[in-house]
Amino acid sequence: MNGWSTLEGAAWSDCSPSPCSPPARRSLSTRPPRTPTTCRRKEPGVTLRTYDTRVPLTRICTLKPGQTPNVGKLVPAVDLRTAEDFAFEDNFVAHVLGNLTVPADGSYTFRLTSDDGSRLTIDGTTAIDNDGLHGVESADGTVALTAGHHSVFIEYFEAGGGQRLTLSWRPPGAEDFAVVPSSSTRSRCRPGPSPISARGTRSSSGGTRPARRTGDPRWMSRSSP
Ligand SMILES: [Ca+2]
Ligand SMILES: [Ca+2]
Repeated sequence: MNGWSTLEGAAWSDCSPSPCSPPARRSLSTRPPRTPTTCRRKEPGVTLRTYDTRVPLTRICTLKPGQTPNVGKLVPAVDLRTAEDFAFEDNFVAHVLGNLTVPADGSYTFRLTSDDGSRLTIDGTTAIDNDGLHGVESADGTVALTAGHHSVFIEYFEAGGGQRLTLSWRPPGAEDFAVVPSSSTRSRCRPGPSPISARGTRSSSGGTRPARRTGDPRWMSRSSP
């Protein structure tokens, strides 16, 4: 497997119930973290980084800069459905980083399916906002892309119950959505500490607002993939 992992680390959010929850340190292995040597070059696929925040989030929050992910690995595509896929069951944050290569100029429609909340950013601009505490929901966004490489960043959080994060697209001329294949992506991982601080500038206020469990349309699926 081309993936790599770091099994120790700490992560906490600035939108936890308390002003600053204690860091959730993991000791999943007695061995030192493995050096992600495969990330010295870009690999097909994307980088998944999971942060064990251990707080009941109800929306995407901003991690404190410089946090090392509890687990980092290369995945062939963003189609993650089990606790094993993410390495944690509940109450965690995950980030996906990669580069997307498109063959031609055109309008590309993306579909971000998640349980719970997620947000897709392409070239630094939000393309899909599917945030919030909810079951499996899909949200679409169309982006005009030029031929070549584009940065992709997905923020995701899982509170409880099922977990799901899938990125699909419908390129120009395609009739239906399909999971973005590894042949169209390249990882942006690199050795050493997480470069998460580069992405830690979004607003995070009110990250634990109460979620309405009755009559709240966010709890209702917009589609059933
Ligand atoms: Ca779960
Ligand atoms: Ca969930």
